[in-house]
Amino acid sequence: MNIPKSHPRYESLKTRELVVSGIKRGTTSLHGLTAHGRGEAFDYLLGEKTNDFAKKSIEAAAAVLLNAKHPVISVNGNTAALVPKELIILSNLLNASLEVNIFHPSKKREIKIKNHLIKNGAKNVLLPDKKYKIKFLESNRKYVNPDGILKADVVFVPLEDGDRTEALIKNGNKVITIDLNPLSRTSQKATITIVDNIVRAMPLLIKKVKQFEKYNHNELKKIIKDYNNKKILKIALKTIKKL
Ligand code: PTJ
Repeated sequence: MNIPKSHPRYESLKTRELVVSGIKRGTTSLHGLTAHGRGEAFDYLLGEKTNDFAKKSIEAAAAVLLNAKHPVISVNGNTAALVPKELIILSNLLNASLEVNIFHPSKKREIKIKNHLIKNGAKNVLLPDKKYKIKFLESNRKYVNPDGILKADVVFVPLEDGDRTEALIKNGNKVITIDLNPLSRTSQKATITIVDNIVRAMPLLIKKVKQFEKYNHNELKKIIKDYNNKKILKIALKTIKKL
């Protein structure tokens, strides 16, 4: 659909169109539409902008990712549709693997997501392997790649559905998420929650990683130490309530 640039809701409609294209391509699940709608509602309540509290989370996320020994970027049907290029840029900057991990099981869709990322410039994309799984999880998300999430110390799981973050934490991982809903299970359980729209947050995260690349270990450690996720979530909720 051709959306006129003059439309007052241009950015929002363009983003929605990306999810629809993902469904037509076969990379995004139909459930992705509901997930996106929920995100849109929270985005309205947050003023459709990157708030200061989200900027703080982005800084902490960049520091944790740069400090990681084996960071992995988990990709699902919605993130592949919304920010494929940004996911690839981040993976190159951090030397982090991209690993497809979806909630609604479909081998066909996993392969389509991988191909979509390759088409967008990714060199290597890992797929889950049914021989390997993480503990404390029943859903399809438990299957992982032995060279990716299985040996990761930090896992980036934007737009997650909530059953995995807790399991990853119990497995000893640090978890970074992007989620417009500060009340979601993932937001509440993650090590770092970026409460912002993924289409706005990803370019800012890339920028911060580039900036912090020059920082030494102690400087990164200080940023991480000074960060408090619970406090950030409280501020996000207060911002919504104030409207
Ligand atoms: O491809 P699959 O099978 O792995 O499925 C992916 C979805 C996203 C459908 C699946 O993980 C799911 O059902 O997720 P939920 O439970 O709807 O949670 C997704 C979270 O992402 C919700 O809390 C939404 O508010 C949030 N969200 C949706 N769109 C955005 C967003 N957060 C940031 N930016 C968005 N654009």
